[in-house]
Amino acid sequence: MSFVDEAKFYVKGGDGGNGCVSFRREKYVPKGGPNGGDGGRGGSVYIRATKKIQSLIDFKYRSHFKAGRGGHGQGKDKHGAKGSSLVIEVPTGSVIKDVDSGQILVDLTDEGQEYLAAGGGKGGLGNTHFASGSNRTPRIATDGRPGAERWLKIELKLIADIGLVGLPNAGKSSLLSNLSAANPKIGDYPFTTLEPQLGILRDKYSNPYIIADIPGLIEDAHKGVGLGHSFLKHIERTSIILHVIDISEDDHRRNYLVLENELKKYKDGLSDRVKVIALNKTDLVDPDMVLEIEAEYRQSGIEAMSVSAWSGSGIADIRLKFIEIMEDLVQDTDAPSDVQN
Ligand SMILES: Nc1nc2c(ncn2[C@@H]2O[C@H](COP(=O)(O)OP(=O)(O)OP(=O)(O)O)[C@@H](O)[C@H]2O)c(=O)[nH]1
Ligand SMILES: [Mg+2]
Repeated sequence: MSFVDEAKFYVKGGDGGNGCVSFRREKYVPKGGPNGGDGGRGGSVYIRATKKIQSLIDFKYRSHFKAGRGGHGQGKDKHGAKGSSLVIEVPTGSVIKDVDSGQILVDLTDEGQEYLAAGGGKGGLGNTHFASGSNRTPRIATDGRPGAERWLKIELKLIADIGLVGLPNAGKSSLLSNLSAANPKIGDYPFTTLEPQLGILRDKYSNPYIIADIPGLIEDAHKGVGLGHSFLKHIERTSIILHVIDISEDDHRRNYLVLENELKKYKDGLSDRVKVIALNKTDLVDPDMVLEIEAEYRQSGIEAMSVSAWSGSGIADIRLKFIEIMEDLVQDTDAPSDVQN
């Protein structure tokens, strides 16, 4: 499932430097000609797409971006220095809009793609440009032009990283509310969740991972039973699937198989995604039994973690597990491009 993260920011190109009025001073030459240099052009602000950045979090800390102004011209035909340009790196996939008109200015789909967000102002002309036959000592120079400025809006479509699936009442929404700041509806009846819900889990660097909670699935959901299985499209592209099981239910082992079968029926690939099983509601089960159940799953090579969305036990471990998996995945996707470079 995707949702849009957005931020507003201000860009300003550097002002151009002013042209200079100056005359040559030479011994024995009473009236030297003009030698005022031109002002330098202001620097520009560019926006560049990069895969190194995945979120708009940087815009929380900085919303004003100004390029350097051009230097003023000086005597002896010295031109002002160019202002330094500025490049704002944003995640590939960002869309830049003009705040006032709402119009899309650019869709930064490609790695390294650049957009001129605010051009620098032209430098002013020094007085050498104004000399003529009738005016050999021009006292005119022009000022630099101001750099362009505007407010922009950046939007980034995010795809959920972690998808929660399970039978109705398993505790998916309860887990979402524990793992993120989201506040989904929780109820002791099936099909409390009718629409996908999103939450953001943050690691210690504030990197966001998006969790999607979807309505419960029941046996034969693929045939349209219950709410059907079309909600699975929202988690089709997540990196991790968290399968939530209520282990206080007598037939939790069967429930596990029922749900896995529904995942497979939706799409073969879904059942072999990185999967973590949350054995939920441990507070309702004898602790020795919890260990036994956990061991059973692990023996079959399944990553099973005991939690209680009610008491909060095991939540910290599950959060760490997600972050560990996500970091590994990011490193894996980074590796090939490092080799190419
Ligand atoms: N005792 C106990 N109750 C829990 C736990 N987790 C969830 N519950 C309860 O189980 C019920 C269902 O929780 P939800 O989070 O709404 O379950 P869900 O999987 O989102 O359900 P649907 O949206 O209907 O698919 C609620 O009454 C919760 O309070 C737990 O760890 N322990
Ligand atoms: Mg729910």
